[in-house]
Amino acid sequence: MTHPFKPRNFPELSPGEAAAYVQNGMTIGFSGFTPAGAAKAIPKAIAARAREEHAAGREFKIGVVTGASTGDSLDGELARADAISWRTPYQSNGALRKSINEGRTHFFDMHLSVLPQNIRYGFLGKFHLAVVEACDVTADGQIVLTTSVGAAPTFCQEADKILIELNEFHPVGLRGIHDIYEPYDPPIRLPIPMTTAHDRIGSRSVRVDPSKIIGIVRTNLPDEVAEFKEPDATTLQIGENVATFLAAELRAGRIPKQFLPIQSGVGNIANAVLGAMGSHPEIPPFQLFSEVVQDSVIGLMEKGDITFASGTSLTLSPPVLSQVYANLDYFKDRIVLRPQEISNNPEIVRRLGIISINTAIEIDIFGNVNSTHLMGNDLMNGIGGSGDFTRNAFISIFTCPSIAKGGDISTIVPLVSHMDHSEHSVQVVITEQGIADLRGKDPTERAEEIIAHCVHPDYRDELDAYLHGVIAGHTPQSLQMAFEFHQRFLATGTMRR
Ligand code: 0RQ
Repeated sequence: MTHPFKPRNFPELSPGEAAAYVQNGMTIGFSGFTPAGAAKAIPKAIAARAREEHAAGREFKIGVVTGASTGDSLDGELARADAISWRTPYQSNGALRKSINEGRTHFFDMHLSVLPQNIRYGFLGKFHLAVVEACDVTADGQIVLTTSVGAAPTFCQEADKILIELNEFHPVGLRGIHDIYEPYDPPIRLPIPMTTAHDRIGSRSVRVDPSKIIGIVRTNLPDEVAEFKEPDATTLQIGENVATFLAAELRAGRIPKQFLPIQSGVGNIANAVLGAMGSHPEIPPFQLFSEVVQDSVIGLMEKGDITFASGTSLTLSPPVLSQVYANLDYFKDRIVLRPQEISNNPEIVRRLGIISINTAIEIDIFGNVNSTHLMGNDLMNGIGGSGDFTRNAFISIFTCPSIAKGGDISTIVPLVSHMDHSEHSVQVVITEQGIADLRGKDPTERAEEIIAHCVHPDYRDELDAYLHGVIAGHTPQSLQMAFEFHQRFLATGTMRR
């Protein structure tokens, strides 16, 4: 598609010229939620600048804030250049993860829905610059974003200055897929005027004072989204178990006949879950109200299994994105991209009755969930939107394979080594072994349910012995033995006895 944009009254800059505006110690809000819509050329040039400054013996590090994870040109390049002093709210990049776990980058984990308001409230200090990818920008300051919204509108409002990557890879026809709305702030916070997943409540572009726009860097770069692995037998079985559980809830009349909107995490399990729901004979066509619209959603939409998708990013592999761009008007009627403050908003999640489905790293026998840390110490990715949805869901579900690392790890443990979601928020646990329905159960009953239905047979007897060997108070837990599984793994490389 040809790109009609003329630079009008904004200077055109090279990535290097844009990066020259960045000073050591600045805080920058970059567009991007997953690699979708992430700034690409300017962060790379900032990384090059950091290397030059470091070679000249000068300090050069910046605070990096984004919607969520990004692509390698942003987090990877900047981390490898040792250019990130602090980072929030989420990441999933190997080089950055290493920098965080080695203490070279300060990272604090946040619920994604609160990031924009925390910036407006001043909790994260001054934002010097916003760097956002756009497919169009008008002389009066209307910025049309690309494949994600994330926190870009807030970065643009709150930062002193704005640099735009005008990415000609994306058609200007994307205008209309976004719904940009910022809530009122306390003390007078009005209700967000949404009552269905498909309501549109805002504008189609981000409106800024054009004098804040320093200039434009023209690019033509695809999003750095990886293709999905084919699901294996375990993820397919987890998907089947989720669909079986939801169909039974529907049959029991606990989920309304017309069904409820689904929030589903990212990755292979989420793909398998959506696929299984789509092909289950009892589950009617449904809506998605989630963060990320990923590949599987597009196929299910074309088949009519998903009727509408509300998210904050269109995280599609290159072939699937081309499929969407070839039929953009069809998909613009069925997909809306909102700021993460709205896509993940607790008020809306509770109002719409979202069914949340997220993946855990480990779960304890009482239903506390660790989504973020390995063996209590090292950060994996971050809590992302899982807390926004779980705590406020109509039904909250956590999935994971019952074992990891070829069986050396039981993902069900006596006590989680880090806690992101407490027992109060976690209603259903599903592994490939089966379904544990924790609703209305006390801690011992929850533990019995999880051990009977979700634990891998290799670890079932030991967990059962643990539960029944403890002199119980309300929660049967042994402070001496609660981390025996973890300690054994760290000492011997396996949790097996
Ligand atoms: O490591 O690749 O080295 O083998 O941890 O596991 O299988 O790649 O899992 O991609 O589904 O990610 C929770 C991280 C799962 C993700 C998490 C090892 C395992 C592997 C990762 P290897 P997989 P997934 C928002 C949704 C938080 C944010 C969120 C996540 C690696 O889902 O980041 O929910 N969630 N966002 O071998 C030690 C254990 C382990 C373990 C697995 N118990 N101990 N290592 N691993 N279990 C909502 C949206 O709407 C998007």
